[in-house]
Amino acid sequence: MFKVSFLHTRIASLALLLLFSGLLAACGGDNSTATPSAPNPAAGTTPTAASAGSNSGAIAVTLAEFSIAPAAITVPAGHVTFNLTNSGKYPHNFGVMVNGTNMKSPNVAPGASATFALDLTAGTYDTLCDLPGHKGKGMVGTIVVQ
Ligand SMILES: [Cu+2]
Repeated sequence: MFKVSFLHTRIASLALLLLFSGLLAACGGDNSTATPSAPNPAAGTTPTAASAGSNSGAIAVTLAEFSIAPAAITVPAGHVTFNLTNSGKYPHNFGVMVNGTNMKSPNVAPGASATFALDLTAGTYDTLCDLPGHKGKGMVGTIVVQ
């Protein structure tokens, strides 16, 4: 009989201990639920610091899944400004392959716009979105600079 009651008190104190630690955990959990605010996805769409060229020659380019429109662009040589609009559901960017280097815009968030400019000499250049898989799905084009 002594053994049984001893066991019972042990179980009782153990249960009390568990209950107490459970209460402590519950209390501790209350003040740690503040989640850090997510970064603003639109913050990355500010235009690059390109010199302000004349807007009259700006080329409007629409990015979407999965296309660059217009796919074929013809512009005079010099400072070329692209007004990018992302009409898709995913971020996209616009790059121009210049001597093997992808001169690209920042990623443009869905629904956002950005201005991207670079200097181009006469020639034919490939354009693309270099986000993974997008080029292969059709985000390619060409620029003929005259
Ligand atoms: Cu893309």
